[in-house]
Amino acid sequence: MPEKILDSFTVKRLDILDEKGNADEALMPSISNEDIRRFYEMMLLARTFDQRALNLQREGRIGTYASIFGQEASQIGSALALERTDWVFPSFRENGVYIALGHPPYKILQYWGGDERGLVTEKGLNIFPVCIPVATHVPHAAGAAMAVKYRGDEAAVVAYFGDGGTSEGDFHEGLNFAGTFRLPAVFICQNNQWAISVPRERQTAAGTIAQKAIAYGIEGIQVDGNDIFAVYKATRQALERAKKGKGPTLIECFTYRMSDHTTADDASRYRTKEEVDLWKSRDPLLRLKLFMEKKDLWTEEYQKEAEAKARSAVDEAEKKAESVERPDPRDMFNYTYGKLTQRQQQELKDF
Ligand SMILES: Cc1ncc(C[n+]2csc(CCOP(=O)(O)OP(=O)(O)O)c2C)c(N)n1
Ligand SMILES: [Mg+2]
Repeated sequence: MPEKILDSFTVKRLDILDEKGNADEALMPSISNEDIRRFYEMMLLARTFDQRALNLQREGRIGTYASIFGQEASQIGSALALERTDWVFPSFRENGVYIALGHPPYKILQYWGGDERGLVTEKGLNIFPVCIPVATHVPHAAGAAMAVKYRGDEAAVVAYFGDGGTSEGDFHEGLNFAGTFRLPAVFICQNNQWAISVPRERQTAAGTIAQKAIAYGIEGIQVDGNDIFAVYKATRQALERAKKGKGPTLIECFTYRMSDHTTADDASRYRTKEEVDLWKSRDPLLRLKLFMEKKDLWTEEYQKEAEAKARSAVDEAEKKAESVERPDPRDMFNYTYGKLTQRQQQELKDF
């Protein structure tokens, strides 16, 4: 039998917008100035929302919350590349994805305030519920992609997860299945360098997460996750490939979690201030602002207006979230047992 010769491979990487706001014009995706402002305003809205959610948690007005600070370009850039017909499987840190896809921000606060109804999307917006168990939604996404292919729908399925998620068996099963059946799936890994207190180096011996795609026979690319143009372009290309029947893509967004893991964490116990400071200069909003300034798309006045718009949207979301009628406490048990147990009846008698 002839010896099988292994293919040599390289890991693709895409960078368009650098930290100083200079873009590689040859690589720029085709977007209008209006789109660029929309990208910026959406990232600003997501950041404003995030900051408010953290404050609301500190005031005891919502429960545990996972911040997206630093990951806005990865989330907004990828979500704005999607069509409304696509299917989205988020993890627990995709608040920016929800906002960019048009899910009302008040509902996101409602959910993190403990009311599951906040995840009910309007008809035609296909976002599956938040997945708290790490990576268990990856095989679900592959299954949904199988359904899309079987039905011949003009759609793709996108799953979001973190660097930590790639250590789970579910990640392997989902990508292997999607690769084997050439499913219309896009797997977006936000490598934010940490899985709670576990650094990326302890997650895998591989140099990149993108290269894992090679083993599944699928397309893989690492992008600068703080560069919204690169994230947008890579996601567009992956969706196009998926819809043309060319199979799945794994996109590694190389980014950083600027905040604690969640409000239940204190990251200063396991990482240095120097490391966090280094990433401050790579801020995704700052570099887009610098780019826009060079293109005469940004002025102080524009910034003030955009901030005011974001603030008022978040004010409204906060008010609305707190005025929603409380869910029935019985709902906690209604879908668990056919009949309330005696203890549950006892505990619920004062409601
Ligand atoms: C199956 C499972 N194991 C452990 C946990 C606890 N847990 C929650 S988030 C997390 C780390 C996830 O890290 P990563 O996948 O990198 O996502 P990130 O939080 O950085 O966005 C862990 C271990 C969980 N939710 N589910
Ligand atoms: Mg992580």
